[in-house]
Amino acid sequence: QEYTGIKIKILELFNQDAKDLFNQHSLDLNQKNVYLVAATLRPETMYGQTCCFVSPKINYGVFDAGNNNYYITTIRAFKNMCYQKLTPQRGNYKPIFTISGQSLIGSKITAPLAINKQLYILPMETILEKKGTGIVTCVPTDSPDDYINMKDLKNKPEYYNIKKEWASPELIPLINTPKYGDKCAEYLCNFFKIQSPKDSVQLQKAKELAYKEGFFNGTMIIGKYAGEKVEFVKAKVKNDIVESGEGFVYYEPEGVVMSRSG
Ligand code: ZZB
Repeated sequence: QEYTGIKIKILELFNQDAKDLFNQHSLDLNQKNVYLVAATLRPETMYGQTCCFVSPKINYGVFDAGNNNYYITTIRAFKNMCYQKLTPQRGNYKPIFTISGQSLIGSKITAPLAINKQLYILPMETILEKKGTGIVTCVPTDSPDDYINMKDLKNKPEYYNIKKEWASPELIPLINTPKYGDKCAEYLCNFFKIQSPKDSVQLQKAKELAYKEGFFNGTMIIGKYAGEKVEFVKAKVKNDIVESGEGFVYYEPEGVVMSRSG
């Protein structure tokens, strides 16, 4: 499986435990670039990012990625990157320290290509630890999982212990499709009557349809490639992200869980 690793920069931490940990390890955000690395199959949707999801249950590693850059991912993912020449030293995948997803929530971030310039880290309980980097960038217009999780966060901020305004960014349509309009995910969640991020069977169906329709029949309505078919734009946006240094291509070995809901 080929993923694009998207480098999402942390601008400001929210949680005191996280601040203490960063201080202890002299990780000053004004002097060092610390990125969450999200694994995506849909680089062309990055314009519409509205937040970055971490799992409150996962302990992430903070790794030295060389040249004053630091990556936050699962240890398993960094190990994979390590053997793909994406890290400073082959065989060295020891984190500087580990940090709980929970304590990253509420941090301010900025993500490549995103129209919304300042976003937040938010919780997603259905993230699988053994897939991708364990970090998911949120595109609620085109990903049913993201749409329904965002909706749940907005409806129950107290339950999730977040501020409502963190979960209220503007929704920016980016791809138009003949069948489901320009908010594919919302359309399909309504169609399948999906109520919760835990409706995994229905979400899987919605996701498959969203992938198919978006890729084969979608047209970009935003960004540098507005007016072009998604089918041809996907690789171009991926290359742009790689060339600008805002991300990189990374492969996941076969034989791991392939679906967050299946
Ligand atoms: C942004 C994005 C925008 C995504 C979209 C999808 C869609 P899949 O489809 O099951 O093979 N993802 C990545 N890692 C994880 C994880 N550890 N746990 C749960 N979800 C994860 O999974 C690939 C997609 O699932 C990735 O692509 C990522 O979300 C998420 F408009 O990135 B995607 C119709 C889908 N649309």
